[in-house]
Amino acid sequence: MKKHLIALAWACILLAAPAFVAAQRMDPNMPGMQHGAKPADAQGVGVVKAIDTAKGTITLQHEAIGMIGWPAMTMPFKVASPDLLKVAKVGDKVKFTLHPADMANTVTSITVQH
Ligand SMILES: [Cu+2]
Repeated sequence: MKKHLIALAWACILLAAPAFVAAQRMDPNMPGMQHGAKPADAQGVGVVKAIDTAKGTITLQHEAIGMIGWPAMTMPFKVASPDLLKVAKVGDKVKFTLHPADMANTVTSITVQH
């Protein structure tokens, strides 16, 4: 598994060096998973409006996300893991990471702001 990840990281560097380097600079916490044309993960801030454990979604009233050109809005997001739905509760102000995917954006981290 570790070998595979290292090989994957090298493939990224060799095939998409400029994009890889740019992605690394924007988000140093995401090693080896940025493939060429795909945009890097984006950071957002918002307030939790609803949590749906059955659907695995969290509805966030989020501020504008300049990195991906989104205006402020309220919308549901799929979460990468059901555990993320336990991090925050309705009414909490949170910081979150958005991972761009082909069909949907997925929230990969949520941190409650105090
Ligand atoms: Cu939105």
